[in-house]
Amino acid sequence: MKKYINFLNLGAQPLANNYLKKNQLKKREIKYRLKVGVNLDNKLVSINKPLSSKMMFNNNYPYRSSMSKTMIYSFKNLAKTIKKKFKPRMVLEIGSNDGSFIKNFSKKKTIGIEPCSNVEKITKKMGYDTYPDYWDKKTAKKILSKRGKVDLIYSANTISHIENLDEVFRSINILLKDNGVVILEDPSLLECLKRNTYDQFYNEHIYVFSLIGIENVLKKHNLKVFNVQNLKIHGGSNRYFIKKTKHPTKINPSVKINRDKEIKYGLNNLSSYNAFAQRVKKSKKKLKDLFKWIKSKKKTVIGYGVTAKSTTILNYCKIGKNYISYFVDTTLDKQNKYTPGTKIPIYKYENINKKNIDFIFLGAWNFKDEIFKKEKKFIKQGGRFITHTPYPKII
Ligand code: JHZ
Ligand code: SAH
Repeated sequence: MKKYINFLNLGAQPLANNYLKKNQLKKREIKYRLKVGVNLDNKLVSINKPLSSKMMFNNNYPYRSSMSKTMIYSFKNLAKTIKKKFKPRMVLEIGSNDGSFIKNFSKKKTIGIEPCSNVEKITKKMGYDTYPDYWDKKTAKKILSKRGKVDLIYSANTISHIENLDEVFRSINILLKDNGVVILEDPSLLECLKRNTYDQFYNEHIYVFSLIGIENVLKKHNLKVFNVQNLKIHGGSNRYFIKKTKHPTKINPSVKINRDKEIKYGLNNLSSYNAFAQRVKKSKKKLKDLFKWIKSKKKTVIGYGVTAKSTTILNYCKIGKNYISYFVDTTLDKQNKYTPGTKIPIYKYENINKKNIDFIFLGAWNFKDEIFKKEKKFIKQGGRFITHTPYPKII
């Protein structure tokens, strides 16, 4: 029997990336009760009732990796390392989005899997061999027959979006050469708990992984982690390097170090999750109080970077147009729309001017450094930012 226990209730939430058009504002939005729980057998932390992939990832998907220089730079660096260290003859990316990673490789040596056909079109147009499919056994067999086995599989911020992890790794085993390498990258559960970033939970993020959770899934599929890198990306992510168990590999000390760190923090125990849930409740009250105080001073707040994460924050804390006048975002497919659930207008990003803006709420807090660099003028003029992590405050 699986021991799955809910520890956090994030209330009624709309689809996280479903930005509303003006003519949709009057229609009732479908909402889902978002709860988070831990499976005490395999230590996987997940949302309680995942929606179908088709509901979230279809031909109308707005997210583009290339909107952040941080991501572009990170992918470029990783590609350099991969070429140097593993010298792969064929690379496959699962969740290739707009090609921000694969564009660092030659077209002949690269395959991309991206189910959102509006996004997959971009990489196809660039000349890459990409497929508008979900990653499963059927897709793996299709690629196998067309292109043969691959040396390296990379997937960032995607495996955590797929409910059936056994299918994910069975499919990987179909296509991966015996001495091949899998590199997975996803937000770290440990960092999420430490930084109180409860907004890492939304419909698309079915899981927030720990190393101990990932290892429990991998061992069922004769796969093992041989190296873990802790990254600053997305507020603390882990990059897991994986091989087939039967292939002799030296295990880097980082694996034990990270495993010990997670166990010491208490990712094995329900009490750590309950404590996190208590901090989240406090965080909600504090953020709401902060917005109320700013409103009482008649100051103007706008949002910067409308994210899937901010959908969770705004709907959980019930922060709407009365507190945030509008959001700015560089993503074309989000502009001139409204935030899911809270219906705050989203405008094209233009220069931020302190004359009419006092505070900026960081929807994209994970790119704080990049944003601060860009908004030097606003900061110099005395403009301030609002964040909810590690606790709600003005910076
Ligand atoms: P960002 C999405 O999450 C959804 P989100 C998904 N589930 C996931 O896991 C991650 O991505 C990878 C904008 N921006 O990356 C661009 C500016 O406007 O935090 C984006 O809309 N100006 C697949 O939505 C948003 O902010 C800027 O200078 O939580 C950032 O979205 C910068 C840097 C960003 O992902
Ligand atoms: N790897 C990029 C994109 C992350 S967004 C980055 O790190 O920035 C997640 C991507 O995974 C989306 O483009 C989404 O369409 C895709 N995706 C979602 N479910 C998937 C599945 N079952 N198989 C393959 N890709 C999937």
